[in-house]
Amino acid sequence: MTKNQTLLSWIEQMKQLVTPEQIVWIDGSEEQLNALRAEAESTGELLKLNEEKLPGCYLHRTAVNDVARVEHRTFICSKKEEDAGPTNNWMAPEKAYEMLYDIARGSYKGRTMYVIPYSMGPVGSPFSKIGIELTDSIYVVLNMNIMTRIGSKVLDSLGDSGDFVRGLHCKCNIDEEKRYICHFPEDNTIISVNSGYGGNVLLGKKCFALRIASYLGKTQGWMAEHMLILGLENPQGEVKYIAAAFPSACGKTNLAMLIPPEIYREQGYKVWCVGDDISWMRIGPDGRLWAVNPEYGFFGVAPGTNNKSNPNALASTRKDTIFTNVVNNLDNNTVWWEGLDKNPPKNALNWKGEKWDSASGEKGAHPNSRFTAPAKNCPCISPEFENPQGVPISAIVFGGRRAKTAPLVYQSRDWENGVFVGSIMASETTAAASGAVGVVRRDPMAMLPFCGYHMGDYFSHWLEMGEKLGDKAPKIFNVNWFRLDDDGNFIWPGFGDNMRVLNWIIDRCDGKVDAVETPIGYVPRAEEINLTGLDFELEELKAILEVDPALWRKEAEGIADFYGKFGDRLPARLREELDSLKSRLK
Ligand code: GTP
Ligand code: SPV
Ligand code: MN
Repeated sequence: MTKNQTLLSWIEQMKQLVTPEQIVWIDGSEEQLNALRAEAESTGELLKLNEEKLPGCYLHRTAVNDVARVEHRTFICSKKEEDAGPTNNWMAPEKAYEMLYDIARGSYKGRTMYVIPYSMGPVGSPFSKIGIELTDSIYVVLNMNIMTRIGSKVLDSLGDSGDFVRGLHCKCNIDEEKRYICHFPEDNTIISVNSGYGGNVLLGKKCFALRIASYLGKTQGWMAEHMLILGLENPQGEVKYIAAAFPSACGKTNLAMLIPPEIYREQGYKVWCVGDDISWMRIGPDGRLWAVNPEYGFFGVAPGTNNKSNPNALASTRKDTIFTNVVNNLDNNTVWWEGLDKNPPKNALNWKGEKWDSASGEKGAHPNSRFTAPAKNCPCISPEFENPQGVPISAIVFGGRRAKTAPLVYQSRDWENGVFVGSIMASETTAAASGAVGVVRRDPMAMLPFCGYHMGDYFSHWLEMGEKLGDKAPKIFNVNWFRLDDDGNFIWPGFGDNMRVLNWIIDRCDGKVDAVETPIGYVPRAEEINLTGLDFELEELKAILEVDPALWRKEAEGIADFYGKFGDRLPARLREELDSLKSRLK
């Protein structure tokens, strides 16, 4: 399919290493994909679901020990340890290659090597980047087909260029003691062994589009961020774009596909989804920040997705979708998960494939169970989704899960203060990564697990981008949908009602509303968040907009500790921001 010598010789080298029985080039044709679907069905790797209710849909179960990203086994293998920084695991490249090649050696014996050419971003767009993933998993091929643009057209676009990201994935024995997800930013290379779970093996996603791309962005003057992109259309038909970074399983997919409350819909407001997880951003010829979603589908969290919380996500999964680790309803061969509805199936298998009774109290779907759905299935997919130039960003929003401390929304004082706000983000951990759930940790810009280089340098890069953008820089905000009352219930209704907050954000960008200054930034006057049609008291709203100086003084101590990690690679500007926050809190 190609005469590209750089590509062919790398594949030959990998072939000698992993020794497949055969090599299959993925051309992207429906014919080839259908044959792979049939093969995966025959081996049990995929289970075909009810063709009438869920046309083109499949269920897959991962190994029980392989259900989430493994941050403690994820490495940045830069030449110098200091370039990976204090927040990444590091391994010397020579040592990592040797170890990984030992694990990978002969691991495709009796198996097929699939060669997947894929493009992150529309094929041929100047914003797009090409990757080649080698894998021994049909599940990976079929997921990559949904999540990225794949096939011969990508090879045509690559031509004989050597500018592509090399990705080797080997399932091996799914041995968690030998599971490694390694990135070589200086070599444009990713190697993933002993896993079959999404974020560890769909190499275009977190590995390329964030870890490798963040490094490329730093060296080439653009940004790769863990952000959704949405367009908010007002009754006059003007669309303003917002990019928002929340940590894993903290609400990006939900916000990206939001359906506004009735009072907004009646007036003609609408939200368009450009992307739900990753944003590549550059300064355009007009000096503004322009964003593209490099992905082609959604790898979304299933639990909690329902017709009320996120009807657009649910609609996206009604055809041509792969479900991973959800419940299988045996009565009609469909799928179910906690929070889909209040009627768990009686005759069902849980995510492990065991007979399951919801009365047992055990969850049927894994908390990190997922759907892989084509973006074009989404009823609110933006008309700009395929625009090779992307969309201009008016506001950047950071956010996390905080039971207390962070108010519903606040605006930073300016770009530099906004970078500070992003850098001090903290959130309770979720099931998207292995390890404890519900522990508050600092997760700057929601990039802690995804930044491919030293995070101190990453903060500098943000500051430099702000200098270049000048007065055309997007305004920066922080939100928290997750404040809890004393009984542990969410106070803010969230989901579609987050529109009320987005509206204030856009009004602030347009200079249409005032705000109240607090030590951490500007919060809305409670009266200026529209509560019409919502059963929510103004007093409650005031309570979640409050900034408690005592809590924030404690927070400032935590920030100082966190900043201590970065030593002299922490930009002085951020230390000054912390000092001035402290003095405002006195
Ligand atoms: P990744 O795909 O891991 O990056 O996650 P994400 O950031 O896209 O998170 P997602 O939108 O899938 O939401 C994760 C969980 O948060 C789901 O269980 C949602 O139901 C819940 N959630 C999302 N938005 C809200 C909200 O506004 N309020 C509350 N209380 N929960 C929310
Ligand atoms: C996340 O964990 O942020 C995800 C899912 O979007 S994964 O692809 O596993 O990274
Ligand atoms: Mn994510």
